[in-house]
Parts: sequence; structure tokens; C-alpha cells
Amino acid sequence: MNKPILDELSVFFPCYNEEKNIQNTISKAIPVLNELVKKWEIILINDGSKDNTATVLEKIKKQYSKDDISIITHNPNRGYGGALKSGLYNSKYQWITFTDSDGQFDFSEISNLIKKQQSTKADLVIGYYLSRQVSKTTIITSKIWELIVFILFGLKVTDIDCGFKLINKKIVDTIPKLEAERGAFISSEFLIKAKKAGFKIVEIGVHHYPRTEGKATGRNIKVILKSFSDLFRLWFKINFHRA
Ligand SMILES: Nc1nc2c(ncn2[C@@H]2O[C@H](COP(=O)(O)OP(=O)(O)O)[C@@H](O)[C@H]2O)c(=O)[nH]1
Ligand SMILES: [Mg+2]
Repeated sequence: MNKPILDELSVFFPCYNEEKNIQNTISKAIPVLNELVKKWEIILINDGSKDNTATVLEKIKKQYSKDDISIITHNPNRGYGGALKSGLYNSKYQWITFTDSDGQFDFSEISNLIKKQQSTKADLVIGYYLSRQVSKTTIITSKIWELIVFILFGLKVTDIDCGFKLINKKIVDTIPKLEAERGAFISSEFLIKAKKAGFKIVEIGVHHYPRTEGKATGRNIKVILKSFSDLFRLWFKINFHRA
């Protein structure tokens, strides 16, 4: 067994209708945490799931019978942004990571994010997709979105919405108010505000696998429209009020 490479890490997983995926995701994550991290916690965020996610989460908590695993329940559903905020503001350790519950990322790659942070002394390590398992339309929409974010806010990263990040808690403590609830805007809002506050952001490639169970909900038209309206509202606020 390797030596732990990090003292403490909070890990959270946003879950929306992930009854078929979350057990597998957690079973893979725990051995990795035991090997790499001295002290860790896992926060499972059930964002008003309509399937049996709640029961599965209770089972996971019992199975490991640890205080290290806690569950936050939203009822009703708040959306991806709401779930991310619950995770960020309830994480107790100095380093925070989150990733998807559906198994599309390989949690063991957290070791690469940690090593990247340690070699660069960055405050935030964000993933970019080495091979993204989504449609061409999604890739084009994301690129247009990233171009608009660059024009409006000067933020340039490879994949703004990549759902695998390692965050120093001091960023979360510095940015007490994230607004995005519904929609995918939360990732952009978080990065825009972290950059504006002067934090160092670096990127690292991560693998991405097809979803095998359940349904992706992150990209329906309502989510996209809400994300654009949030983006322009933030731009207006920063330029015409004081953010
Ligand atoms: N909390 C919350 N999580 C969501 C919601 N929609 C998706 N998620 C979670 O966010 C992650 C990514 O969502 P997914 O629909 O797979 O998006 P995609 O892989 O980016 O197309 C998964 O872990 C989902 O369970 C939502 O409305 N609320
Ligand atoms: Mg997914």
C-alpha cells in the first residue's frame, strides 16, 4: 500500500435518480480514499430523487457504518447547482472534491488531481475530458458556452463543466454566495468568482466513460435556457452593480 498523499479530503456526490449507480460509485471510491487520504468524509446529496436513491443511500451509510458518510436530502429537487452548493458549504476538510454519481468518471484519478495540485501549488485543479462520451451537439453547445464565458468574463479553460474538481476550502470560504440553483451555471459561476478573487486554477485531463444506467438530465432545453439567463445576470451584476 502506498503512503497517504493528502491529510484530509471532503468528497461529495450529487445524486438525482441514481439508484442503479451510486452504490457502485461509492464502492470504488472508498478503497481509493483509504489508500490516498488520512482523514476523509463522503457527503451524499440526494436532490429530491424520485426513484429509490434515498433507500440506497441509507444502505450505503449502514454498510460502512461510519461517521465518515453523511446524507443531505433536498425535498423537492433543487437542481445540480443547489446540490453542488450543499456539498461545498457542508464540506469540513481543507480539500474538497466532487464528481458525478453515475460512474462516468474514474474516481481513482483523484490521485492525479492531488499530485497536480502538489506540484503546482494551485488552489483549484479542474478536469478536462480526454475523451468525452457525449453527442457532437453537446460538445458544440459547450464550446459556444465557453466562448461566451471567455468574451464576457475573460475566463479560458478547456472544459468548464467537467464534473471532476479538487478545491481548496479557502475558495469556498472566500466566495460565500453562489447563486446558481437550477441549470449548469454553477460550474461557470464558481470558476469566474474564483478567478476574480485571484485563486490559481490549473487543469488536468480525466477519462470519461458512457453512462450505463439511468438517464442524464443535465442538458435538457430548460437547463440550457436557465444557464444562459444566469450567465447574463451575473455579467450585468458584475458590470453595473458591484458583485
Ligand atoms: N442534485 C442534482 N444532481 C443532478 C441533477 N441532475 C443531474 N444530477 C447529478 O449530476 C451528475 C451529472 O448529471 P448527468 O445528468 O449525468 O449529466 P451529464 O453527465 O453531464 O450529461 C450526476 O451525478 C447526477 O446524478 C439534478 O437536478 N440535481
Ligand atoms: Mg452523467
